[in-house]
Amino acid sequence: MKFELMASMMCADYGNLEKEVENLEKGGIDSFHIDIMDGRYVPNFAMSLNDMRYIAGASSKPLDVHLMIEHPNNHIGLFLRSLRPGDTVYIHPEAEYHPSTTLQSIIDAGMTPGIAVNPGTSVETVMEMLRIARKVLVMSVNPGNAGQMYLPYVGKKITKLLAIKEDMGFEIYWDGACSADKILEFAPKGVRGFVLGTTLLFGKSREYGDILQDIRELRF
Ligand code: S6P
Ligand code: MG
Repeated sequence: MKFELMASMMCADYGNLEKEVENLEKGGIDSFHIDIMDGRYVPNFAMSLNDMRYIAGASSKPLDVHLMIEHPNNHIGLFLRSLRPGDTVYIHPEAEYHPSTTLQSIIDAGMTPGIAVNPGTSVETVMEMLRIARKVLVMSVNPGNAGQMYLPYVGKKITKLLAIKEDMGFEIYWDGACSADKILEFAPKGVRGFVLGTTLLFGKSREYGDILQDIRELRF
């Protein structure tokens, strides 16, 4: 079964970032998930523009940039200029006055447009943007921190999105507290990719390659 695995780089060891990127890449990660925060839209800072640029330069894998910032359109050029065609940029629609304008800027720059949907945001609220975004990042924890508990009510929203994804032309990605049982349950239903953080990938005193191989060999 084909699904993508992304490494949540806010969970990486920053004392060894070069090695972390190298080991994840060698271990077979599909892309690097970059959590950019501004301390306003979410109560944390996590990664920033320079971290993203460093990883973009250190790796040949695609980047998956998750902007948790207010009014991303004010600064979108800074991010887009440092990315490569085919990288993905997610915005949170409720952080923007005109999210469709911001998504259009992402498309015009050659990147893949995505929206991130918070646990408390309904599918109906973002329905029109599902026609523009090619990827939908479903947050299964509230945005801002790694290491949180899965919020079970999010499962119903994924079911709704799965039912309309083909007609509307988007893929679904999972972000937050991703465990093997969630991949086992949701990959066969059609969730295309999973962001791996402290729950499954980081801080485990095992090689990334071994962990990623175990995930790829899960029996469905
Ligand atoms: C949360 C962020 C996520 C986390 C990821 C960490 O604001 O968008 O990408 O970094 O959820 O994974 P875990 O397994 O520690 O929850
Ligand atoms: Mg994220």
